[in-house]
Amino acid sequence: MKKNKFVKICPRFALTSVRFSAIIISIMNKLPTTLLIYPDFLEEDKSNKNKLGNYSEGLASISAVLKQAGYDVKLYHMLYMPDKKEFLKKIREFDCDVIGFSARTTAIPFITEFAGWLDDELPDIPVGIGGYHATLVPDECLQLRGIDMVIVGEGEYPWLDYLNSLRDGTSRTDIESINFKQSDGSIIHNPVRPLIEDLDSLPFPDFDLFDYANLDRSKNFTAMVMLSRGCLFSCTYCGNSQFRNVYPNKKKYARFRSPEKSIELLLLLLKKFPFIKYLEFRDAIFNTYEDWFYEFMPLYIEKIGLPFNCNLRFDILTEEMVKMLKDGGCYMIDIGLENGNEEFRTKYLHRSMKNEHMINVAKWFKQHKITTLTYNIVGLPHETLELSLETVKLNAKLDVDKVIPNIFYPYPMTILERTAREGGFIPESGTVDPNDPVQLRMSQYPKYDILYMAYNFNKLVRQYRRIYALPEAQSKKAEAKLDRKITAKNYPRKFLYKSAKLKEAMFVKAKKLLKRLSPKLFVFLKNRTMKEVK
Ligand code: B12
Ligand code: SF4
Repeated sequence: MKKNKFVKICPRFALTSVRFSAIIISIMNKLPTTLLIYPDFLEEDKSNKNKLGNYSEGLASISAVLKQAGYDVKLYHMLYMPDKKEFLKKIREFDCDVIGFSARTTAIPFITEFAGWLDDELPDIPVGIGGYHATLVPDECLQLRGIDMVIVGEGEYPWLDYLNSLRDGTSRTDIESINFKQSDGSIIHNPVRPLIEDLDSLPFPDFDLFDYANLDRSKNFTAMVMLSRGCLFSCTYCGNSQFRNVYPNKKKYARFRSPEKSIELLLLLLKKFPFIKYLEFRDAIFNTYEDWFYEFMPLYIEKIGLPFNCNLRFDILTEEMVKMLKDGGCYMIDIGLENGNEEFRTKYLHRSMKNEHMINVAKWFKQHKITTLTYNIVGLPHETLELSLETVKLNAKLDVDKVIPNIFYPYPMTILERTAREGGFIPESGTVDPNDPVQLRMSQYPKYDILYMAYNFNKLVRQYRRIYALPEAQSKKAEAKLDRKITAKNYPRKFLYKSAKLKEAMFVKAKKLLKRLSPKLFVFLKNRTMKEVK
């Protein structure tokens, strides 16, 4: 448990930091300034100081709501892991009254350190934590030393209520969606505020919170945009299967801004940043609602017309939609294929869609010259090397242009994390580093086989694609031969993983260097790999 910060400052009353700060701010009659902290780096690149950052819609939205109410908001956009001295120096320079971390699960080891450092040196600043991990396991987050409150779900209005309470000196601990840690370590749990049903009621995101022109995507002249929140579906590995459950109005979880407001938002963005030439819609599923799609697209064609990419679902796509996407300037679609075996996909991923339909959809993309990128997962609970190979082969049959293989990560509270736990695949807490790329330990699919598959996925898709292009009899023979080779007991999978990893690291380095030195050449080369970018 965190030691009581306030005993140091206010021993007689033993107030929590939250309350003490409330009193100070109210005495000084000052509006509290929030510092949002966004750890925007992964374990593997935590020492790389030359990285560029990502946009976060969540933080931009919180900032917009707070600024609209007159509060000052600052962002510590962390692109690498600082040491304690540098971290604290920065925090002092920000001169803030309250701090809020944005937490995804894999950022928790870093946030644990930061919160501890704050507790050591700046114990009078109240510290909150919000975001996906906080939403999934709030009590676990509150156990961290230095964390005073946890925000469950959407953070705009709970944080605003909290700042208002600081401003008014009421130091409320009954704020919906915020759980507070008291000085004796006990927790005050509050109900979760209903999610914001009408996204049009939100102000547009505060793009200025970021050094927008220097974001990673900006260097590609691209803006990452979200016109919606949530998702209708419940794939077992995805946080969305659980995020919705925290809200009392969870049936309204998948929401879009109206087509008109969406266009207004895009026009504002393009006016602010005229260098943007491409849009990347990160909405969970862009074709979720047919009505929205068919209202939005004509407006987009008329008023925006920039080339874009977006996420789609195979099972709800029609050829007419693909045509409309093409007319609107869609040059690439990102689509979840995830696993190539229909039965496994339905049973373990809750994605019941037919391979045959996927193959048809891929044909439509080809006809309309839209580049296809698929997301795939390897190392799923109960999976085997042979099943992963089916995923490779389905990609080859679909003849997709780009494939992204992800290694399964058991995000807390997801359905598939429970499956992994029940299968005995998640070792006892502390035995596997949360940043180890392979979190499961499965005798039927060992760690280095999973790594081999992930790092050689692209190459294998290319090999099978070549095989499927052969005449049928020849193709069948070559396929069986390659299957046998890859799955053979003595095949040097560990060695092949290591050499592929080295090659990939060199390629990524070269790509990043090119992007920094000559963004235009980078975009030119990138576009050459796409079928058609307007
Ligand atoms: C867009 C997106 C990205 C973008 C932008 C990242 C970002 N920080 O937003 C990019 C492409 C960079 C990205 C990368 C990654 N992502 Co991502 N991404 C998403 C996606 C599709 C939407 C996120 C979003 O914008 N939501 C809408 C906004 C409004 O919501 P929000 O961000 O949650 O913010 C709200 C609340 O969470 C809360 N809140 C958030 N922070 C704070 C802080 C405070 C102080 C408060 C009060 C409240 C608060 O209030 C916000 C406003 O209501 C989600 C999936 C989904 N459908 O949600 C995955 C998701 C967030 N990503 C995920 C992952 C794993 C990653 C990667 C780690 C993948 C990887 N291995 O590289 C990286 C991490 C890189 C990084 N730096 O963050 C996981 C996180 C799971 C988890 N348990 O942590 C998700 C949930 C997908 C999944 N697998 O389930 N991602
Ligand atoms: S469709 Fe995509 S965003 Fe929705 S639950 Fe499935 S994986 Fe998550």
